[in-house]
Amino acid sequence: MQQYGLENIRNVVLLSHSGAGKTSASEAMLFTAGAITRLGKVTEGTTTSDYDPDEIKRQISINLSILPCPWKGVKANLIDTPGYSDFIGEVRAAMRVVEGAVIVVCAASGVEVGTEQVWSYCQEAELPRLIFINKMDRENADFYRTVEQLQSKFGSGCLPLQLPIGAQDSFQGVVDLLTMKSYIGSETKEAELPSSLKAQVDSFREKLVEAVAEVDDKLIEKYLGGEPLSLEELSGGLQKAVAGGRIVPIFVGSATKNIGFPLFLDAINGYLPSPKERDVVIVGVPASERIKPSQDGPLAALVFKTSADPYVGKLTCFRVYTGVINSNSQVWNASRGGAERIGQLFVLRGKNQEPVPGLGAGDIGAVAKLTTTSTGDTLCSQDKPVKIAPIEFPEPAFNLAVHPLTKTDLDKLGTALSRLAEEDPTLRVRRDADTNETILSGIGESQLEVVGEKMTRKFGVGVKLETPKVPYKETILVATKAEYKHRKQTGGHGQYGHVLLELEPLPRGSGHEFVDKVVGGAIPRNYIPAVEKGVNEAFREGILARYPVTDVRARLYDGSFHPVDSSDICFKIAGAGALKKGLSQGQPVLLEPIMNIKITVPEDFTGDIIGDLNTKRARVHGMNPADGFNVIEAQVPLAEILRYAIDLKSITQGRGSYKTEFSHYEEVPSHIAQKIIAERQTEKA
Ligand SMILES: Nc1nc2c(ncn2[C@@H]2O[C@H](COP(=O)(O)OP(=O)(O)OP(=O)(O)O)[C@@H](O)[C@H]2O)c(=O)[nH]1
Ligand SMILES: [Mg+2]
Repeated sequence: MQQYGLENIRNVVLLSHSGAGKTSASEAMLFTAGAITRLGKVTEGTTTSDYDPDEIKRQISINLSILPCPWKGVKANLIDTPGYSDFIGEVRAAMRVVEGAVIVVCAASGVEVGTEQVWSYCQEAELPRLIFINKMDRENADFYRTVEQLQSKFGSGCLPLQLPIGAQDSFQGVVDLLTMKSYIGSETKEAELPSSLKAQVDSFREKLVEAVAEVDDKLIEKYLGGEPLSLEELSGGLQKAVAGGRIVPIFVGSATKNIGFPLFLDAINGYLPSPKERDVVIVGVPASERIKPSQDGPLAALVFKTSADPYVGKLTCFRVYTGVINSNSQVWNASRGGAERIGQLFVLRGKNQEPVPGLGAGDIGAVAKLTTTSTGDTLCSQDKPVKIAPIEFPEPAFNLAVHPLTKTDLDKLGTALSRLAEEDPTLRVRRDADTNETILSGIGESQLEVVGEKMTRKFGVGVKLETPKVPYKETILVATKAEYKHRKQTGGHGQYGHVLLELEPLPRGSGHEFVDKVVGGAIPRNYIPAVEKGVNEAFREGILARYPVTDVRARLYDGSFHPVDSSDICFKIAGAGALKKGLSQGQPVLLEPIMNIKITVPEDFTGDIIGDLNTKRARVHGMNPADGFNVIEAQVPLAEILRYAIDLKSITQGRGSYKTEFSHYEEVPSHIAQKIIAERQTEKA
C-alpha cells in the first residue's frame, strides 16, 4: 500500500442535481486513472459507485460511495453522492469530510433545482469547488448557455477554464484556456486549435486571466502593466482564487464518451486544497477550536457513514484528521466514552475492500464490526480524547407506518429496523401508542420505499408501508347524567349491578378521569374498583368510531346493590354501560390532532404554499422572510399533511422544507367526522 502524505491527498465530493452524471463522471475518472480496467455504465448497473442492488434497479445513486482515484502521485478520494433529494443525509455526511467539491452540471438541462441546492450547501460550508459541465455529447447540449446560467445564478466568479470543441454529436474534445492546448477524443490527443474557436478562446482566456490577476497584488500590477503572466503565475493565482471561493473554474466533457477527464483530474490535483489546508473543528468546553490536520500528534478521526450488512455486520467509514489509525489496535470513542477494538482496516473503492495496515491523517478508510460506534462519533486516543464537531443531519418529517406481513416478519421487524436506522441518520423508528403502529420517519417517500425493500432483501422481513393512521379521539361537549342497571334473573344465582354517573367535559389535553362520590353506602366500597375498571375500559373505545375517549370526567354519584346477586363483574358491566350511555347523550364528537408546521420556501412560492394550506384547513399564523426565503408558520390538522413531503416537493420542485410538531386536539368538522365514522364502520365490517 502506498501511504499518502497530507499534501498528496484530495478529498472531493461530487454533487449535482439528480442524474447530471456524477456516478458516470466518477467512473470515467477511475478508468482514466487506471484504477479500474473497464468503464462501467449506470444503464447497465456496472459502475464502481452504484453497486448496491437498489441503485442498480433504479439507476440512481442512493448511498455515498468512496472512490479513491490515484493520479500522478496524488490520491483523490472521490465521494460520489446521490442527487435525489430524499438522500440528502448522504450528501451532508460526505460534505463534512472533504476539502473540495465538484459540481456536475448537465450541458443540456443546465442549472437545475438540485444544482442551486448543492451550491448553497457549498456556500454554507465554504467549500472550494470546481464545476464540470457534463453530457456535452448529448442532444441539446449547450456549453455557452449553461455558462451564462451559472454566471447569472452564482455570480461572475464561475469562469470557463476550458471550451468544448464541437457540441452534441460532434463534441470531440476541449481547449485548455491556460495552456491554449487542444485535446481530442477519449485518448486526449493533442490537436490543432480549430480556427473557428480562435476568437472565443481569446476572449474567454482574457476574462480568465483578468480574474486570476485580481486575486494577487503582484499579478494585477504585472497584468495592468501589459506584461504577460506565466503559466505558473496563472495556475498559482487560480489555486488561491479557488481556495478562497473567488473563482469557480468551469470544465467540460462527456462522462459516457470519456472525454475530458485527464485534464479534470489534473485540475483536482492542482486547484482543490489538500487536507492540510482545511482546519477541523474540535468541540471544546467552553469554546470550540479549530486545529490543523496533521500526521503527527494523537489520533482524531470522524465516523461519517455506517452500513449494515446482515452477514458481514457493521461497516464503519471514517476520515482521519490527525495522527494515524492502525489495524489491530485499540482506540477511544470520545463521543460514547468507551474503548473500541479495531480489527483489519480497509480502503474502500465502491464495494471493494483493500486491507491496509494503517491510515494516516487526511485519508479515508473503513473498519468492520465496531460495537458501540455510530455515525458522527470521534475515534481518538484515550490519553488525548477529543470530539470533532458532529455532522448535522436534517430532521425527518415524512412518516409511513410499517406493517409486517406475517408473524415471523413481526418477530424480525425490530432488529431489522434498528440496523437500518443505524445506517441512515435521517431515519427514525418509533411506536405510536395511540394507533398501535410502527412509524418510520424519513425525508421522503423514495427513501422509505428503499428502506422497505432493504428490509426484505437484506433482512428477509416482508413489510407493507402505508400512510399512518390518524390517532383520532372522542369526547363529549355537554355534561350529562346516565344510569345503567345490569340485572339478570337466571335459574339460580342472579346478577345485579346499578350505577349512576355524571359526565362532564374537561379542557383539551386533560385526559379522562374517574371520581368516586358515592355516599351513604349506595354501592358498597368493595364494588367501587369494579365500577372504575368498567368505566376505564369503556373510555378506551368511544361510541362514535371506537377511538379512545378523552377530556371527560366520570363522577360516580349513586347506584344500588343486591345482597346476594351483586358481584364485581356485575358492577364492571354496569360501570361500562353507564359510561357508554352517558357518552351518547353528551353530544359526542371526534377530535383530531392539530400540528404546528413551519415551512421554509423561496419567497416566490409563498402564494402557492398559502393557497395549498387553505385547501388543507390550515390556519396561517405568521410569515418571516429572510434571505430570499420565507418561513411560514401555521397550524394544520395532521390528517391533511400525512403526505405533505410529496405535496411540498411538487409545489416547489424540491426547494422547500418543513418541520412539524404536535400541538393539540381539536374537534373534527362534522361533515368530515361523518366520513371518518363511516370509514371505520366499513373497516370493522
Ligand atoms: N449522453 C450522455 N449521457 C450521460 C453522460 N453522463 C451520464 N449520462 C447518463 O445520464 C444518466 C444519469 O447518469 P448518472 O451518472 O447516474 O448521474 P448521477 O448524477 O450519478 O445521478 P444520481 O446518482 O441519480 O444523482 C445515465 O443514464 C447516464 O448514462 C454523458 O456524458 N453523456
Ligand atoms: Mg449517481
